[in-house]
Amino acid sequence: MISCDERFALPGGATAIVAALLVVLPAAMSGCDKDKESVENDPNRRNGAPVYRLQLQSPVYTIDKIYKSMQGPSDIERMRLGGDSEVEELVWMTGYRAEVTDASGNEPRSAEFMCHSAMDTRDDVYRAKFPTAMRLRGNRLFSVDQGTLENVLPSGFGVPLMSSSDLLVATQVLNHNVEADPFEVRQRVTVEFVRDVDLATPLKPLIQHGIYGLALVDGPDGYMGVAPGSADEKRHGPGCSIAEDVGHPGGLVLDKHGRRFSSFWVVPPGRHTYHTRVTDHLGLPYDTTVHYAAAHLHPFATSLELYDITSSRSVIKLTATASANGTGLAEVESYSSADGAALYAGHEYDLIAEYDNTSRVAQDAMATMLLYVLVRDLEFSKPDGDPAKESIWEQVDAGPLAQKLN
Ligand SMILES: [Cu+2]
Repeated sequence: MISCDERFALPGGATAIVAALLVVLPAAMSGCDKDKESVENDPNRRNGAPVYRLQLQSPVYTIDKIYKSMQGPSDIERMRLGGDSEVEELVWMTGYRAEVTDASGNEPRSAEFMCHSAMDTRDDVYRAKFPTAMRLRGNRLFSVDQGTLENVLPSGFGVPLMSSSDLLVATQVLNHNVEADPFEVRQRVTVEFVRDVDLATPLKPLIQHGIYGLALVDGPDGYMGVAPGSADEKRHGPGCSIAEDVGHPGGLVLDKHGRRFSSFWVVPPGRHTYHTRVTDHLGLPYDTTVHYAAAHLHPFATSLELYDITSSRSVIKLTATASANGTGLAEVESYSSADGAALYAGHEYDLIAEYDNTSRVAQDAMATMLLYVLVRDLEFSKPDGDPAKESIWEQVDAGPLAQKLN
């Protein structure tokens, strides 16, 4: 979904924003006499700081027929971690998850109806607050889907954010299998973060710097960004294979040499491997490390791999498992590591998606890898004032805060 959404511009005004319920759940304090290991494993603490959780519910969606990936009911809600508060506070986002529920929001429903849930902010506004040469990709902070219902960053790491930042949460549902009377579902989205003021030492900053797979629709060869005739397979990898575009608006990508690529393409029956040279898209300003990665894939995908062509080395390979019943993905691996996997600014990279279409008809494909890379050049000043005295969230210790967003 991310590549379709890469071209999804944040609206300048609040258009199509549906009222949503925002609930602040204060995390329980852990006892100070706990041993170190249990404190590190406590989901309510991060590096010694209490974890705060904000929940948002999508509108209620009616499923009345089969909806393939990216075709079901969807909406976008606007939110701020700090709500209407004028106080700007530095927080570190550490996790994001989404669940499918019934219309009441209380009873869980099958994850097979999950298409995706994604949280975006404006890259240019973000950069003004957190200047770095490493760009936030596609305005995207987090994204989960049917096979990956949560993004949880490794301990010690976080995505810095100002509590006043405008955030957009896009949710979409689908239905590959169930032909029944119309029924209702919705999504419950949870964002986890810690307050900088609660941390004895700051977290290490990560930024979402993802990449996506492409198939060549037409053009001289499949090497995105390389002048026709000058590609060298040894250096640039195999290049993109030819495939038909699904026809989703915004799914087409052009390069400066007149090639047309699709980020949402048709997979005929059988096994297929799709290579994409992602060196330019990755556009690393310096050597760094990846500490968390997740894949967005469609049904019949079997794996997604980031491969370092220059050093003939697999950087990260995530495997997808098909649902036992019907069409869908039961699980897609994610990668999480405090040590991280190395990325080099001068190297060439290939993104390799494998699909095994075991159905008898053509299916659709996407192949996006979210990459959370270490920001090594971040310099920013913390907001003025004393957030410890003017906390936005402490007021909710007595109970959940319900707040209407417009
Ligand atoms: Cu998709």
